[in-house]
Amino acid sequence: MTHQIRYIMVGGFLGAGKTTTLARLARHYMEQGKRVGIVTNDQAADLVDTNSLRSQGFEVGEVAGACFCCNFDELMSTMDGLSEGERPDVILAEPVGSCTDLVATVIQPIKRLYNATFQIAPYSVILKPSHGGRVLRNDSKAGFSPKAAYILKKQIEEADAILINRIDELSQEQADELTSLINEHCPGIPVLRVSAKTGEGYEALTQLLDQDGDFGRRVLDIDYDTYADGEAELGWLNSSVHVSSDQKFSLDGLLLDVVAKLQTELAASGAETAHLKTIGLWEGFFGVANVVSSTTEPELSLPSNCDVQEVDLIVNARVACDPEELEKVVRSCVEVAGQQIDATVEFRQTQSFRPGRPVPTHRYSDGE
Ligand SMILES: Nc1nc2c(ncn2[C@@H]2O[C@H](COP(=O)(O)OP(=O)(O)OP(=O)(O)O)[C@@H](O)[C@H]2O)c(=O)[nH]1
Ligand SMILES: [Mg+2]
Repeated sequence: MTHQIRYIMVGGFLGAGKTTTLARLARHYMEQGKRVGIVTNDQAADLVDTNSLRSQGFEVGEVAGACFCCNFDELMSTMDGLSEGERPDVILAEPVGSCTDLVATVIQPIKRLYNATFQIAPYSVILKPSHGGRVLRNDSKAGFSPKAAYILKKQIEEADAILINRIDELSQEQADELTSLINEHCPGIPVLRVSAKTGEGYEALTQLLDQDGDFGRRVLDIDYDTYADGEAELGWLNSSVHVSSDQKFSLDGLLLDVVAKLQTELAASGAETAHLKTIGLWEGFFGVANVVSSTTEPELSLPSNCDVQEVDLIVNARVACDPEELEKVVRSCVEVAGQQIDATVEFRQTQSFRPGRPVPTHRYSDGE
């Protein structure tokens, strides 16, 4: 029998740190001499995450157009495509950050229908300290409605392990408080403290992920009406934009300026940001900037350190607002950022919408 592929899925809310985590895990397994494939997922094609991970040198397949659960067959064929050369030893999968019920709709179907091919690693879900803390405290100023907050809660309830990410930024007291909020909400689920940025806590995380056992068994009791309404509240936008100028400009400066302007404009209109990200790509150079809440500092997560005269930008936004409004704000912020560096801004493609109701291909409600 050919060897089984280890399927490692890392879930968590929008902007929690899934892509950063998967890149770090991919490097870890590659250093061990393993072949690694990554699968990204979102509601439309040409994703920031796919481009970012490919630019970092990883082998990436993209499931676009619907989430893993609603597009299960494409998840399987994308994983098969990754196996075309030599079969990967490990597949790292990143589901959409506004998705939940992944145990019943993704892990259980893989276990039941593709048992010979895949071995399921513990399903870990990242808690995003900013929104996660506010939601678990039932803070009335959580930034999202109770229905969107419901998704975040359900995500951690189905985990085999919960990862408190960004501990590089948290005090001991803050991390302790998050741990007790998680313990109260999901008693019995192991909690790890990690930083995808610095690698702190990764020895424990990789030990956990390497465990053998029957994982992905916490099938949720979930109300799909609430889930669908919550997901639809989080407007979705993806724009491809070409920026060109007669003079060189700092690519990193532009990327940061775009997300900072968006954050300010959206916060002024009372729309909570779940994640704003932009990647700039030009002649093999790339840089990524992000903002993960209305009050978090804009960050250059992957600097390009280069000056360019032209760049292809992809701007992706998940914000609790009307997608048409979101599109107006994105257009005006990118245009103003372009004007400030005397550049011409050409919007090539924009998609913005409210995600539709999730209709999973399979759903096994009874665990095993
Ligand atoms: N300080 C700090 N920042 C982090 C850490 N992990 C991720 N980030 C930052 O958080 C932002 C979002 O990270 P991503 O990995 O893109 O998050 P994601 O969960 O994949 O986001 P979506 O795919 O949009 O849902 C980026 O700016 C990262 O650099 C961490 O451990 N510490
Ligand atoms: Mg991501």
